[in-house]
Amino acid sequence: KPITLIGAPTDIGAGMRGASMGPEALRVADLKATLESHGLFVEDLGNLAGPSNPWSPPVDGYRHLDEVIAWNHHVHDAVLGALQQGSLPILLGGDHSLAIGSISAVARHCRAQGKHLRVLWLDAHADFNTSVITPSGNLHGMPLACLCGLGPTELTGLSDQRPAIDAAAIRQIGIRSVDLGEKQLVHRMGLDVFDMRYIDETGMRHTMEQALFGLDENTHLHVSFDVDFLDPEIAPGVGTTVPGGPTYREAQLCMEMIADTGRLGSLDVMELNPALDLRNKTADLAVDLLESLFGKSTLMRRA
Ligand code: DIR
Ligand code: MN
Ligand code: MN
Ligand code: MN
Repeated sequence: KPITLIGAPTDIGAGMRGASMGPEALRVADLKATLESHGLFVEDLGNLAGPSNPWSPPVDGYRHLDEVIAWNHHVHDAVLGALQQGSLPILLGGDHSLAIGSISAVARHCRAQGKHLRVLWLDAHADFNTSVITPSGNLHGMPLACLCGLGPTELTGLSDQRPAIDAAAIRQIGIRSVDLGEKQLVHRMGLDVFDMRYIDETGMRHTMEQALFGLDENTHLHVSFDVDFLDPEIAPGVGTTVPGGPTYREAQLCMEMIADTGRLGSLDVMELNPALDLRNKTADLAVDLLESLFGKSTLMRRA
């Protein structure tokens, strides 16, 4: 299956500037050629255009809502276009609010094709805030709530139905920072959360077996990879580092086990912030992990 790279150079939903440079940092880290070296066909559509960041304070619990809506429309249309061409879209973020547009498109496409959707949310954060409970007003802390129907109508209604996805389709992995109101909401919505304690206690292998349980040949697997999922020791180039994330080996195993399912249908790579990185090391690491996600393995492996 061909891969389509879609750059979304904005930090409109984040609390810090710089994620707008993420797409270019991933290109500088040689994402396209690296994937091609594994026999994949990759087309880079370049960057989407959208409103600039006015850096204004929150209004009614949202910062930059109009701009976030505009960016998500563009992302939705580009991701849907790639899917309709039979390609596997990789959204190069950009902050994580853009996953609303991306996953709204994926959900729409899955319903049109009669496919089951499974969303893996790799993140330090639950991203399940609403305008009422958010401590910041930053929409990158709200994408999953919006996708589950909680949020402004312009964002909850981007897909062909509302909610765009069922909470039961989501598996969160690596979570270690959840705000107070968010904690209650995640519990109330019955989300399947594999937090760092779960990974500590049972290991990444068992965690991924659970998170990937029940996939079948008709499942479209979407991975939404917030780079702050990774431990900040190995991935400093993100706006909101949280200590105690997956190690290099744990992250590799996570990606390898997703690859082994053969069901990956779309991907977001979000929140990479080159302004905070060290000689592009976090972008290099992200590309390294994507190689595993797309099937690189040390040895020939038997099923
Ligand atoms: C925090 C930060 N939960 C908020 N969220 C982040 O502002 O809602 N998500 N950084 O990636
Ligand atoms: Mn995060
Ligand atoms: Mn974030
Ligand atoms: Mn996130």
